[in-house]
Amino acid sequence: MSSRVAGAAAQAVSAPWIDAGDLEDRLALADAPEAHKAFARDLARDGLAIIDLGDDLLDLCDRIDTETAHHFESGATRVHDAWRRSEAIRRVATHPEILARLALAYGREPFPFQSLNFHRGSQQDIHADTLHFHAEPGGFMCGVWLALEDVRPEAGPLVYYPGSHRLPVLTMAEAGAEDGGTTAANYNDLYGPAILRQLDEAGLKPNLAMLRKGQIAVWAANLAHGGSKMLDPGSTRRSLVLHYYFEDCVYYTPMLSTKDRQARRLPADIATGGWRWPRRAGRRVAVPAKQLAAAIVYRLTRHTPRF
Ligand SMILES: O=C(O)CCC(=O)C(=O)O
Repeated sequence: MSSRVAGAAAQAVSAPWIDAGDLEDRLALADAPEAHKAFARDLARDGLAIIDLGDDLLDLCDRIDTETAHHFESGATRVHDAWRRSEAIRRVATHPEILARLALAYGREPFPFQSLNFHRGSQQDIHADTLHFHAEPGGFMCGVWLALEDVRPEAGPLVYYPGSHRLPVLTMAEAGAEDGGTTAANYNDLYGPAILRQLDEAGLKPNLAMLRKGQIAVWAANLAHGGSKMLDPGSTRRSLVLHYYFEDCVYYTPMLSTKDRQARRLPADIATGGWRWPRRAGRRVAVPAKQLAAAIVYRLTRHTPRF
């Protein structure tokens, strides 16, 4: 085998199934329900796929509302990591039907590491998660968005650009940041316009995710998405976002990294309340002492009961 062919084969083995180029061959051999295979195909094609478990999640949606309502009383617009105090969020995050679909689509075991709750539309600028959470090998990260109520058009639905996950990953350096690092100013001034230019040049058009309560949208790490404008500022759009990584990867934050320094992460594992050590081909890689200390303090001070 030539080294070029060997290199391509190694990349295919280490890439998520949805990116590997031979998804159909892999699915043909996989012992998985047809609905899970259809999910993997949708995610590979569009960069976003829907999970519809019928009425299964409706009770959990209500429980998540109840368990997180107090966070929004003081006017908070988004709540980070409410999973540490909400059993209902942990139940959704570790739902076997979600984990099984992600495991099939990526070919590795997923684990949820972060949650965000929204009471209203986020109106977040268009971005790809590859700037916020990245992995080596690339692509092993995804977002999971659960509608806690029916999404109405005036409430600022999630917006996404089908097919944009296939565009080159846009880094801060490519967006024009000198040392590749990020500040609040250059994120808004450089990254925002650069990703819109990239989408425009590729001729990609936005779609709104009009989900019903209990439906889930899963997006690939490099899918361009955000929150569309709220046409009715009084409307609610209660939703839960979960971010997943996959086993045996190096996890890092590109927007805090520079050309010379990779800002590695020690992500939490919502299933255990502990953390997942970054690995390359099964072997642990180093994380900065500061990250480790922060993870230990977090673990000790915010105990999460197992269930
Ligand atoms: O829910 C939304 O409006 C957008 C959420 C989002 O962009 C994200 O969590 O990355």
